[in-house]
Amino acid sequence: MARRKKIYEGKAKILYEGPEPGTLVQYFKDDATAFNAEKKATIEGKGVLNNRLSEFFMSGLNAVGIPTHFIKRINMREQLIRSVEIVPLEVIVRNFAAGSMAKRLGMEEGTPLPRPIVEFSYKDDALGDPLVPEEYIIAFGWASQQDMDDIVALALRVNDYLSGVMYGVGIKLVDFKIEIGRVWEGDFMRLIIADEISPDSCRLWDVATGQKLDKDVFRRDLGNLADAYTEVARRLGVLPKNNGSVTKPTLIN
Ligand code: AIR
Ligand code: ASP
Repeated sequence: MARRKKIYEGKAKILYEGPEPGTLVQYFKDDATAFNAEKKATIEGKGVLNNRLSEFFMSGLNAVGIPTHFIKRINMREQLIRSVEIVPLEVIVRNFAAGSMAKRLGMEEGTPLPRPIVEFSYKDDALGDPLVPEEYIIAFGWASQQDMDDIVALALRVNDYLSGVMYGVGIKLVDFKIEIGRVWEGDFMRLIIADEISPDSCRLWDVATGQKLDKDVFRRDLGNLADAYTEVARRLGVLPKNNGSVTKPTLIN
């Protein structure tokens, strides 16, 4: 039964009309997809975990002065966010070679990079989100040169924040993807972090063992995805510490 107007449905989330103008409700589904939705599954509890984890990261970013779309969590699966105009890019930051970069360049996964590398994919499922150079982005008008300078600066600040937070709980931030949204404040346009930050959008490896605690567990059939995300949440204090034998997420307030 529809409770309110659905604005958009993606692979892992649904956006509904928010209670006030300029807001939306973001609902986290249990669906997991990989390889441009060629591989699909429903993973019980994933939406609840990602709602909590995205809240944790986004509210932390807000608190240190890096603006995000996050306003507040509403319930287990929903959060109130600012409505933005999404820049049609996936902004990827890499600290260690992995995934598509390791494959493209024949690098061993885990090789440290000389500095964090920021790259961009054009958000288009039909094309499989192709990697694009900044020159395409500017020439095709997806973002201006000034926007791109701001986006790179934002992405690197997010990288510093997330790397530190994750390292503090024994997890290496290998790489991640963010999306950027435009909001208008009077005549001024601002770029803020949008979409989600969760183990669906990061590569997270245990510092001591190298164990993968992110969506690669699903992509590469390495075990139980909800267990991996629960471990990340537990370490960050988003879930109680003594839920070792409980497989479903237990919420604390
Ligand atoms: N990512 C990219 N598109 C969707 C997602 N979730 C994330 C991956 C990984 C990083 O971007 O989860 O953390 C780089 O992905 P890849 O496949 O280019 O190596
Ligand atoms: N989320 C994308 C998909 O559904 C890409 C990925 O994470 O592998 O295919």
